Amino acid sequence: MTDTPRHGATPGPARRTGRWAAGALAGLISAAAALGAAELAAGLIGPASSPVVAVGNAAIPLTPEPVKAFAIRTFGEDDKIALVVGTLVVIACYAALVGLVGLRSRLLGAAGVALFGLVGFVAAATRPAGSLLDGVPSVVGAVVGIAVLGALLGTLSRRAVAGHDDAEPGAVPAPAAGTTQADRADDGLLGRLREALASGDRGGTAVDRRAFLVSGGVALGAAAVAGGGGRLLQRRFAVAGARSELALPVPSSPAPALPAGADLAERIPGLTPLFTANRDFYRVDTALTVPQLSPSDYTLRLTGMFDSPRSFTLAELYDRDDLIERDITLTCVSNEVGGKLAGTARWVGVPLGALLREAGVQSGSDQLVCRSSDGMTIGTPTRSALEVEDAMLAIGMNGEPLPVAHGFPVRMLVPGLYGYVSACKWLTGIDASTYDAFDAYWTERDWAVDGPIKVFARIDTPAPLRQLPAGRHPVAGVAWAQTRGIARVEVRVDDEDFVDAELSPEVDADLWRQWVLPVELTPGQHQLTVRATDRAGTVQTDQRVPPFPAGASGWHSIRVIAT
Ligand SMILES: Nc1nc2c(c(=O)[nH]1)N[C@H]1C(S)=C(S)[C@@H](COP(=O)(O)O)O[C@H]1N2
Ligand SMILES: [Mo]
Repeated sequence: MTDTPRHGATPGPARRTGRWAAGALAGLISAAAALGAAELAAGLIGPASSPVVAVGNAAIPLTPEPVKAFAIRTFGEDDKIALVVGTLVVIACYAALVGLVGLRSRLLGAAGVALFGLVGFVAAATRPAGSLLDGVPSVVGAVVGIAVLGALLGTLSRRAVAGHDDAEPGAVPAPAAGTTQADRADDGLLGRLREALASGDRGGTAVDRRAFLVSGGVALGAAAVAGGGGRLLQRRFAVAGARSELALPVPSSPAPALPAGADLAERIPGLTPLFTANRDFYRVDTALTVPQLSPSDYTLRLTGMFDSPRSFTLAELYDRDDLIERDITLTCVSNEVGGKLAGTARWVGVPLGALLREAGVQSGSDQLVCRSSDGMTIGTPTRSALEVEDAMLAIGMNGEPLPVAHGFPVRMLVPGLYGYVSACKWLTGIDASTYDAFDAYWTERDWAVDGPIKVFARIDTPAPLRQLPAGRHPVAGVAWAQTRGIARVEVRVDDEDFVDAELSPEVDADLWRQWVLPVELTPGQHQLTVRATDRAGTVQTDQRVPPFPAGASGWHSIRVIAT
């Protein structure tokens, strides 16, 4: 390295930048140490006490609706990962800032870390099922973070004193005359960092550069070990094992038999199968970590406007002799025209109406506030819960106990209503109430109070913008209108007339129907459009509206190119 004025007693801007970079790095490393220590503590207390998870979870209800809609639209099933990454990015920026502040004042830096710990503490301790104990990992993390930040900044200031690098911010000296090409190439942030850490050699403080790198490296390594170990320990709380030991009871009322060849997907590639495998079933919820409800101490509490409010254990629900098995299509209000937020399963559950009547639900109740262990509230019309045929407390999905991600051990299902008003997962309580008395989660966010599912048809194949050889091709997809049933699906090529498609056998009004129509495509670009009609005679409208606030409408239409 050449002996430029930058290495002299008067520090240049590059030196300062390097020092800042080192400060920011110290902040980042202490944040990593804090998070690692917190994950380890959360391994002893429970996954929901992890500050990253707690803060992310707390952020979800605070996120403006358009941002949330954007996240679901953009990241789909990966919206949770996006949120965790987002939370980590925010933490990283904050940590770098705290490191910079710490360069000026060690006390302010420590206060910055403490503030971060406080946010984690409040988020974890105030979550619906939280307690003060859940705040402990955030405290542990903050203490470790402050210690590591102090140690790292200590090595930096020793170096700085030795190198006389205590310039006032804003004191911009004249450009260094002797700066070489190589030096300039080294002006990147990394170069400056390297330089800031290396230049102390001249003051005889090589030990301190080493001290920074060694302590930083040790802190990072320890953070990784603590974080990984914490994550492993957190698995102890998982209920997958207990779930796999449960045997799904045999329902007294089995699902209606399916005629042979009921699934058109067996002969039409690209068409959605009649039943969605559990692992392929769409998932929409606000739970950052999937709630883990232990089957042995599960209780469902009926409260509020019941003549004889009571509780049920899981065994009491599993042992009932009125279990039903039904094929029901579940759809999300956030589904866009042509979207994939819909799925069909064979569900087993307790008939909801029977259970509510047993407990003497009062006629004054018009809303059931369904409560989930994660604090979610879903408002279901009492009338629908009582009157819609096959409304159930589901305990089984496609031959297995409910998967953990889909609400284990018990969720609600009311055919004909979008999931946000009918399908509370991880259900722990049903409070018979009124719409006047309580606004449920989504209603509070201005989604429609009532969520009847709109009649809908979607094209699955061909894929949009597909190039096909000119000739005959099947156009196929699914259509749903739960509780009313699908009467008709029509397909249109360009501006020709709508033509009736063939439908899969009608098994149950709550089950979607597959449809297919072979069409003749001449060379060139074509527009394929589909619309469905339900058994009540409602034709799917071509009026396009977005999902918010009551579900999307409009015809699904795609373009293909025949060559
Ligand atoms: N506890 C809880 N239940 C919930 C939700 C939620 O966020 N939390 N989302 C609802 C919504 S909007 C839909 S569409 C369905 C989706 O169910 P699935 O994830 O099993 O497909 O669950 C409903 N039940
Ligand atoms: Mo939904």
